[in-house]
Amino acid sequence: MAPEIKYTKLFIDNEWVDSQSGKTFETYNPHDGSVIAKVAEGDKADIDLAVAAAKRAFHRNSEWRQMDASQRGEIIRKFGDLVERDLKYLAELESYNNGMVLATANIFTRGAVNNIRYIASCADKIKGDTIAADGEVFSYTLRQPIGVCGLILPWNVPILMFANKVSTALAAGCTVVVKPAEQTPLTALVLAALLVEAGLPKGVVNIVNGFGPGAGTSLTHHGDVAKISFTGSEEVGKLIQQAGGANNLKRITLELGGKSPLVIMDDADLNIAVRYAAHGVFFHQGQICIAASRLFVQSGIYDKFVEAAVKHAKTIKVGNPADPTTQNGPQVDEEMMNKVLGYIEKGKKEGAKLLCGGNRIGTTGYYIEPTVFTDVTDEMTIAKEEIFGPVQNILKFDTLEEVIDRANNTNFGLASGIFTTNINNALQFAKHVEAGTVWVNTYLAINAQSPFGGFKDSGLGRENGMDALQAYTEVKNVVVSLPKKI
Ligand code: TXE
Repeated sequence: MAPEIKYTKLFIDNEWVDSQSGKTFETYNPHDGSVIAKVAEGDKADIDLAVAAAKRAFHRNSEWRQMDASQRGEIIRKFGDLVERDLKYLAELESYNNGMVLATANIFTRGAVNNIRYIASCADKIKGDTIAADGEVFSYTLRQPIGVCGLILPWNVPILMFANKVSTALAAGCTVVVKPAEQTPLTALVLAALLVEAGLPKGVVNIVNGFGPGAGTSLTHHGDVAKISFTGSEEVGKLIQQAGGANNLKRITLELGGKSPLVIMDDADLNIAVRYAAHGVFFHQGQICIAASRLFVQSGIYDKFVEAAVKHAKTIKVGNPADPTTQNGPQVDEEMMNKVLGYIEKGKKEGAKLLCGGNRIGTTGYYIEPTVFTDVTDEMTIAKEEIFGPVQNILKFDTLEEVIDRANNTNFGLASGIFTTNINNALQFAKHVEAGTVWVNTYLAINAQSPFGGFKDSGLGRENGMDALQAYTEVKNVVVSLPKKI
């Protein structure tokens, strides 16, 4: 049975409201392309109202600003408890609107609970320094919330992104306007209702669904917005950085795409490496920024590895995400499906060897067969651009020195991994690969406590961990004149 749709309006100042224009847009089920609901479509006028509400909630005398940091942490913790209470419903709704299989939706929603709980415990750990300054002064720093933050979400992991960005901003004491992705507008609204239930004062979190040009650009250009945190494409990330300097100088956190190298050395455990490599690129139909989309396999085990990888890919069960036995669901929409199919065509044309998959499945819904290409070379488009689909690209290499250079020969720098039983190989790779995360003998191992983000064009700043929290604060130095040095 389809999950109930409880909320479709905008959420501003703790009220459910229609958009100023009265416009709505349809949201779909990627399994069959059917319309799930009509959702209020926000634009500049709605963003202006939401930012004004967030600004009021950030006033120094507001309930939110007067609240103890520990109490903020308590509200965030309660929010986490409510997400856990409603985990089943949230995961079903996420799966219904995004197409991710139920097991994946459960993993991401459970991850959201963990992240919310971790960050809740950090709210009263934010602190400044006392400084051994020259002269007869007492010099100390305050770490203060930045102000109103615009949080722009992607469609691939909507609940987790909402949880990370919103709870971190709140732990720091900021107020926010959230713009969910137009493909997946529904779960953010349910989370807003849970924040109210957790006791969040009005205006602290506002949600304006809508499109990038319109709601998104109004938020990134707004002069009362102090920071933007964005997860999405590299192309839009660059636009956001420009917009961030247009009216005021916004603080910017960007979490963008990747073309992450996963290196399998001759001495690795073959079976384990095959399983992780497949999980790294096929999980969630390849729609994750850290997908292991360049798989470098050393020449000594290349043939054996390829054989096992193809065998493994053929076992992946693709089907209706609501069926608990399926491992892969559809791509999020027709546009993304066509983008992936286009890359598969390019791979074939440019000479990569297609060993399995390569086709759309059926004619309804946006399903693609798990696909494996071998004999992929560094210049091929499929080795250079982010595909964001279930496409495993296998490249051959001979030495560690060579593969480090090739792994770094990209503008991206999000994640990376190496499978080896030689600690020296692992440490050399970890030191020299240009990526925000390095996994050794594992892959996709993300946790709430560790920083996550990209080198180079994969982003700016970090999410998760204390680094993320600092990015929602400003440092203020206070210098007090003293009659005598202390
Ligand atoms: O991203 P967009 P799309 C990558 C992946 C994917 C590609 C395109 O390769 O195939 O991006 O996906 C909002 N000002 N990732 O088109 O357009 C938009 O409404 C302000 C990687 O979905 O970047 C949505 O809320 N906002 C990724 C959000 O930006 C704008 C996750 C993301 O949309 C805007 C998703 C504008 N001018 C896609 N234009 C990851 N890093 O995990 C759009 N938006």
